[in-house]
Amino acid sequence: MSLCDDVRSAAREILTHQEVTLISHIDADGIAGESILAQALSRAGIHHTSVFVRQLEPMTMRQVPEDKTFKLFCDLGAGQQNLLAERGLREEEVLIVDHHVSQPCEREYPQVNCLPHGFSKMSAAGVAYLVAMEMDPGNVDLSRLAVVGNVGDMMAREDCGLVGPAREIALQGAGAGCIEVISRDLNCYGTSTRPLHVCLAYNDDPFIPGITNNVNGALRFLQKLGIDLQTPEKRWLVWEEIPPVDKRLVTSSLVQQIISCGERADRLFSESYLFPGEAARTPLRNAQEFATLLNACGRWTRPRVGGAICRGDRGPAYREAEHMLTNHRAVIRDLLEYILNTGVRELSHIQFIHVGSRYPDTIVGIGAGMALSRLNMEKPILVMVEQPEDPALTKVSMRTTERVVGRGIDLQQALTTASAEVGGAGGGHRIAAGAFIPKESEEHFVNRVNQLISEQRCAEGQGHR
Ligand SMILES: [Mn+2]
Repeated sequence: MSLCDDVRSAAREILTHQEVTLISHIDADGIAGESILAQALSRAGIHHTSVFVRQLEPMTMRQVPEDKTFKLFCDLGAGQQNLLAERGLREEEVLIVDHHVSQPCEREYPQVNCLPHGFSKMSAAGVAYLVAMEMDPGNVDLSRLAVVGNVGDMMAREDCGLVGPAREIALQGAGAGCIEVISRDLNCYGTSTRPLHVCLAYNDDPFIPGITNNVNGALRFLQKLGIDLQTPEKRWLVWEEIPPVDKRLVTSSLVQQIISCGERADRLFSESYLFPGEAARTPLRNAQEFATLLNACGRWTRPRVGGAICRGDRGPAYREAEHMLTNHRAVIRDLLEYILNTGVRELSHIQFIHVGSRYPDTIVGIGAGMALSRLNMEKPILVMVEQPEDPALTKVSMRTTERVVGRGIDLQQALTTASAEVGGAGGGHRIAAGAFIPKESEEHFVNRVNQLISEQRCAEGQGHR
């Protein structure tokens, strides 16, 4: 059975039900995926309600109603099929729309999952979109949300753009006029909302000496090019507003700056995904910033606000999300300062810090990533935080750079191995990973991760000999 076959039978199955409960994850991908499926259901005249969970575990399973409704899991479920079996759910009342690794289970729940078909760079929102399109080709407008989910789950990060079926979705949206796909755009976050010099200074992939983490340096660099950086009313221009000829001047000068520092300039460019129907200079204009807005809603446990925005609310829900985004950024900035002021402890191959219970565990990964570009970027950073619901558990977030990943470092492998050894669990990507571990094993764990990273470095060194 191909992914197409699975998508077809999933759509057929969904359309036979009158009452559906959607269970989804509270991150950008989960919120986007839920909105895709919910809108496809509404348009098909199928009644539905939604439940959002941070993760599917015995405690949150209680939020899944024990009733006759068909249970549609999105962005979760594949790895927690035992929980569904424990609940006594039958195969015929469940469908899993996911992109995570499946867990073996005595019951085989029907699922549509891109991962076993070899598509590792597509998220749950992408899969949800394929199902929605199979239900009704009129759902092509939902391609925007699929792209937001994919980008939110960092599917475009490694290759500087989406690939495979996730990219097909973006192109399909472009064909329908709801997405603008820009190849070789500036690989920078905030191209729709941040003044260009701020946008450049906040970017650390690639790291540009004199510009990264240096707002004044970035401004001087741009001023020397002699292009207009402000409107006649003295409002700073964002990248999206810069005329093409000036854009080319900026990128070619950045390439020179990077090359003159002996670095490679290939990561300066990436494909970007814009939504021309949205208001200018808002985070709704591009997939990356839209995803951050949804993540902010999820991280402050208001996923439904994000869901309302995905369904088109540009009034109260959008204003509430903007507040959350502002708050989200303020707390992340505070965390960044805390890490830098407190200082990290360095081991031979990693650096780490414990932030106690000062910050919500949902943002420490982002803070870690931002702190890294101001620290020794050669050593992956590991941040530990207390779990509010369970003080016996510590949440671990780890981040590194594309450069270090290119040398064979795999944070997911290190955290998965080390956490399993102490009875915890981990997962993620090579560049960014997380884990839960028992509090009492923190010290041992950190040393073990250091050792695993050092082994990865050695293995890679041998590979080059
Ligand atoms: Mn996901």
